Amino acid sequence: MEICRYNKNPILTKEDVPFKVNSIFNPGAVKYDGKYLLFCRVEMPIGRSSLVIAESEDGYNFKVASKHVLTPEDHKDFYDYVKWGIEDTRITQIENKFYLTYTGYSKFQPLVMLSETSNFVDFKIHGPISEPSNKDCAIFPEKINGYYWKVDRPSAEKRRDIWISRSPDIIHWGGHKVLLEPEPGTWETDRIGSSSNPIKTREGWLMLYHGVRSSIYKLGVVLLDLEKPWLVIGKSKGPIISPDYDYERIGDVNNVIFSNGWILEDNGDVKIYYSGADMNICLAETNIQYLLSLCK
Ligand code: BMA
Repeated sequence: MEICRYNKNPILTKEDVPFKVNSIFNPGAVKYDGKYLLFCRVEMPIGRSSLVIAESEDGYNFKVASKHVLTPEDHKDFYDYVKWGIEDTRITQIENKFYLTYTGYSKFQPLVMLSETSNFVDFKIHGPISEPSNKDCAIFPEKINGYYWKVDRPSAEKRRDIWISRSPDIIHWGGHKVLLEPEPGTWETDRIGSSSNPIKTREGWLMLYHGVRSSIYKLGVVLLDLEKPWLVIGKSKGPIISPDYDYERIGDVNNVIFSNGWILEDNGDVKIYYSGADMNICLAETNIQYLLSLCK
């Protein structure tokens, strides 16, 4: 198996949303209670984003809820930091809790927000876990060496690399280190950012990331050491998916493949949910073995 796009892509477009939106895209993904949940970003006609859940029994056919699950207005104590929108959720399960990291956007520029839930109905909003500018944050699904770990992408002063940090309680973070820098002169030369929460494999932590050159977004994959997650032990030689089809090439932002959610099935298959041209939601399928082989 290589990486196969689902033949009915895109699986969701704005026509599938029961209320008026400009676009639906960049979903976090999780399996909960036997169902597939996508935490989708919907850009409202005014140009600010909120989050809505799409639910599926099979991972292919999704139904979008009739109202938002989280909006900027729900963030009462933190509204100043999310006034212009909440975007691009990554979802990590640690024991029986789900942690959501997403971008809060405001006049202060993007920063990383953290919320938690155990039922996808009630949310405890912890607030910012970074200063601006920072985005693309994903939390590892278990403690390593007694700490929680996250990756993110600071972008102040035109920073363009992925960083890793650790926390004793998932709220307070320190020990920041550079994890990965863009390879100069290649498809990712302008900027990289984490695309998914890392998945544990016997060979290391596997993580999708996006790379950008000339505003063209593509995905790559990277392998991190299990015990020392700040060490990169493997990386794909080039992009693993690039914008090739019209639904990835033409949209609000042309030539974008962006992902912030994937699901590992019990048999090792992986469903990568991604968006084309900041407009829709698509699916590509692969498996862990193939992704690991790309990192060797
Ligand atoms: C990134 C984020 C994503 C978006 C991508 C491509 O910086 O803002 O939300 O999908 O750019 O436009």
